[in-house]
Amino acid sequence: MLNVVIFGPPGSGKGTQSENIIEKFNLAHISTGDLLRAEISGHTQLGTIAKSFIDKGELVPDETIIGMIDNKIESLVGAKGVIFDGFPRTVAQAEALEELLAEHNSKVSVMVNLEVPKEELVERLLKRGETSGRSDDNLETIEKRISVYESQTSPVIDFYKAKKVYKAIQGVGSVDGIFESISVAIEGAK
Ligand code: B4P
Repeated sequence: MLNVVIFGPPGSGKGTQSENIIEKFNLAHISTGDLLRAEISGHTQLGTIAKSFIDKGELVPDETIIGMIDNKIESLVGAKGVIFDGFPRTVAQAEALEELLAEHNSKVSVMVNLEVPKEELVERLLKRGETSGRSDDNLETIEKRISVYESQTSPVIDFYKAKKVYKAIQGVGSVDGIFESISVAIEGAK
């Protein structure tokens, strides 16, 4: 399986680039942000828990996320590969993903890190907030999400560097130009 982790701070373009990657490489898509938002709009118990964290700009607890991913991976057995979008966001989640994939004799093929400066992230997310209707796209929550990224999520970079599957990509510029760099990184992992 070709398993791609698309990684980066909030607003770095993970969701945007995932759409292109899925189309070109014919991969299944797991976006924890999308899964959580679906739970919220379905008013499920998981959604109620998730909303309380997302609205504050905090990460949803690892056990909730890992359980959700476990169910989803089971449903994708037989896929050509998977793009993991917005997951893992902690080292504990990265370790859990290794174990879940190992159960299917598989592993992460490449981790693509979209590097974008903080000022650009804030600008993009404020702009998205004008139309997204997302409760977490406001200045206070955006600042909190970026600081949570720096303290809890960025250590995941070293985890994948140690596994020798890490690729840094400049995430500023045209969506198409960034996608070309990502494609080269994914081709190299095939
Ligand atoms: P996510 O839904 O994963 O979203 P994100 O980090 O906000 O955005 P992304 O990087 O996908 O940006 P996008 O392409 O949309 O997470 C939301 C929340 O859910 C988290 O804060 C957390 O609370 C929770 N959560 C999710 N996963 C979790 C996990 N594993 N563990 C715990 N909690 C979890 O791009 C942003 C904007 O930039 C868009 O408007 C886009 O059009 C624009 N853009 C993209 N590329 C651009 C470019 N090259 N130039 C200019 N603008 C660009």
